[in-house]
Amino acid sequence: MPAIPSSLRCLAPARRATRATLALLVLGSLTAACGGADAGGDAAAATPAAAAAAGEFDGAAALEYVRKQVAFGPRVPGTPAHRAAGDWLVAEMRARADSVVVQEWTHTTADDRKLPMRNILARFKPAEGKRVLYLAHWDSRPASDKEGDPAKAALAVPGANDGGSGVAILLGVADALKRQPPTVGVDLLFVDGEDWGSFDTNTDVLIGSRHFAENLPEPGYQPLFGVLWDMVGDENPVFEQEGFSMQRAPEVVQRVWLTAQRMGYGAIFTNRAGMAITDDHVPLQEKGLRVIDVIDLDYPWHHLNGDTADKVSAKTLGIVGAVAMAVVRGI
Ligand code: 1BN
Ligand code: ZN
Repeated sequence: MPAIPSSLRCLAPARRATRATLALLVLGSLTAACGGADAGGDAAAATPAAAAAAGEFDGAAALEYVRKQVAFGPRVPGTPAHRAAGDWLVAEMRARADSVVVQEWTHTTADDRKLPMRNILARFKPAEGKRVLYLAHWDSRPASDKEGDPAKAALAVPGANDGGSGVAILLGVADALKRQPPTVGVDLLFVDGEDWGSFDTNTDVLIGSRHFAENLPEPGYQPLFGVLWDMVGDENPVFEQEGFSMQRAPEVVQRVWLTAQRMGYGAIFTNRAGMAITDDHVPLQEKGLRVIDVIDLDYPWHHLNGDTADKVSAKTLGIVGAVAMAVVRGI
């Protein structure tokens, strides 16, 4: 991706008004490129690679991938739904990618339960050194612990947006890369066991990403950058710049956000600072990989029974998928 002059970065409104040196014309195009009042997108304002990539991702097909996952039932480790969904993902990836690596192991929880785990790594151009890593978690949370009613809290989260949406983005990217192979290597990583345990005590969560970080696909594995896509299907999406991403890989945040803003999605990919989230990018960052988290925490059904497919938007998936493709095509 070409370096983006600082004068073209999206500025906070107050700061924008004081920059008297900016010509009106530049201000006008900046407002358009940053989304303005309409976040509907404007591929004409994007780079040629981004404009071409915008048409490559099918949001309606991605929503079907969400429905398919939810139809298995919650993908809770150790359940038949988890096994069936994992088998399905492996088969889907074998039909699209150049190679598929499955990491399979048993995780012992803090309370001594044995959980069957699988990470699935689908590789395009596996011999290429210059590569991008996209990841999402494919498991579902065993309890809806934000529910007030204990009977509802005991039920697993359906995981349409939480887990399902990120997986759908990776599947849609795989479709596009099969149609038109990338010029760089691309790794699509489906991690297991993100959502099993407690984020408060950091126990039995991020199980798959921790395992991947300890068992990288080859010595010295170092993608150019990585992006975790998590809860990316809300019908009113806003992606703030997640805290650990900004601390540890700000240039990757800039790459993704500027790509989105140039496509007209500046109201969705906002320059606002977000919270730091313990998520699957963290174990990879701790191994020195430049990985960020694209996550929309303002999702009303987070860890509730209502995280069902009707809450996920084909339009949102289409926007996020188009950005994901523009980032890959723009390298
Ligand atoms: C994302 C989806 N996460 C869990 N399910 C990570 C997370 C951790 C989200 C803490 C919010 C708070
Ligand atoms: Zn979750």
